[in-house]
Amino acid sequence: MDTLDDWEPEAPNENDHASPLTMSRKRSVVEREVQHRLPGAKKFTSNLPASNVPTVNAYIPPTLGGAIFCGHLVTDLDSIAGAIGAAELYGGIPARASEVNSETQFALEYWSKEKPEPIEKVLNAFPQAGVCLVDHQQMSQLNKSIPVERIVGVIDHHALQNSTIVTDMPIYIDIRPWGSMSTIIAHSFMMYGRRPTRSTSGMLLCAILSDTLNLQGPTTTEWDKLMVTILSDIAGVIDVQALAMQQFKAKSAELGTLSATALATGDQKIFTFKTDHFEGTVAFAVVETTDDDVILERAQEIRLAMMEDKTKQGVTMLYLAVVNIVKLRTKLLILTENEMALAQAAFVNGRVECPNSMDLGGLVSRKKDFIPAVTRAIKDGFRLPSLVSSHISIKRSVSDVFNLTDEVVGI
Ligand SMILES: [Mn+2]
Repeated sequence: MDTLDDWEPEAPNENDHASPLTMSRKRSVVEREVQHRLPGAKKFTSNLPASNVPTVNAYIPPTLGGAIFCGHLVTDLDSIAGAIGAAELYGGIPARASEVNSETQFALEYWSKEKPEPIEKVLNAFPQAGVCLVDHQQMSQLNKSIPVERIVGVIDHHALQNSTIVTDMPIYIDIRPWGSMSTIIAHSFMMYGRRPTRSTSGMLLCAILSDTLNLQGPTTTEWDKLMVTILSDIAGVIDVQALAMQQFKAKSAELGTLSATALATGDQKIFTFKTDHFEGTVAFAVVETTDDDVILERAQEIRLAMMEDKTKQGVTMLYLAVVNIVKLRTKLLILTENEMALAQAAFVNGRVECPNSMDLGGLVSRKKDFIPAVTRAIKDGFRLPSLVSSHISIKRSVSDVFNLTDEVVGI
């Protein structure tokens, strides 16, 4: 190993000494540290290419080795596949935050993967293991059995909103604005020069297809496309389109069996707003399906369930967007004139079909389309049409409101 002793500074250049006066002083800590490592650093930099993007040694977070990887509540395919993929990559244990949905079940069976155990059980079985959250970092989406002190990492692709976890110590964070958390895991495999197993590649592939709506949703990036290509090659999937259709069908099949309340509240997220003209909460639920007609036929029954939920939660407004994930179009179910007024302010190209619904055309993503439009309308001065509104005067703090959310940003 190189030490300070074997490091010899270059002889000073005569021309550098315009003045005959020289001074000396003790080296500072940083100078010592830098000089100590200079030979090693020179060796390293001399190996870097003179131009283009240099390669750097990968940082593999040591705290993730042996960690438990767990996704969000009301879990989805990205959370389960991401946990499985991360556990394989970093050498840990995958877990699930809740029961899996029919799309996830389809992927697990298709790739002959074992369903991860419930997080409560895994935490007990490995009392010393840290927890790395995947596909979420909001307290509102965290399984309550996970002690925040045990969290050692976050791998995610969602915005840092106002209930992001707070930790005492620095932890490993990898958040990238990509279409799916599984894309991040796939890319990390590549960066570390590791080949995921065929079944894990298949799970990651299905998860990216799910979160990006078969690479057609507005959150899709080049990275998602590249990883889908690589993963389908490793998994030996010749017809990616056919696989996507099979899994979307599996996802939709479950919806037919759900109650109106489950449909209206299953994938719901609550947002809090405060401007000079509007103060309140907007609950926004999404149903993604290949067969929206089946859902829309039940619109009346679903609206009743939405109304009940609105009263129960004391939110100012409540919406349900029924998204056709094959045709990439959305119908928004609307409760009262307040919801209609905000929808008209937010979705200027939306087509009112009847007092109770609006055709949103090709908008499909809550993260990229719906919530940004609603936020913009409110920030631009939206106010409720009447003071006799459905505003229910239950005082709650922002954190209370967020604790009500059991949502999940699928996309
Ligand atoms: Mn996701």
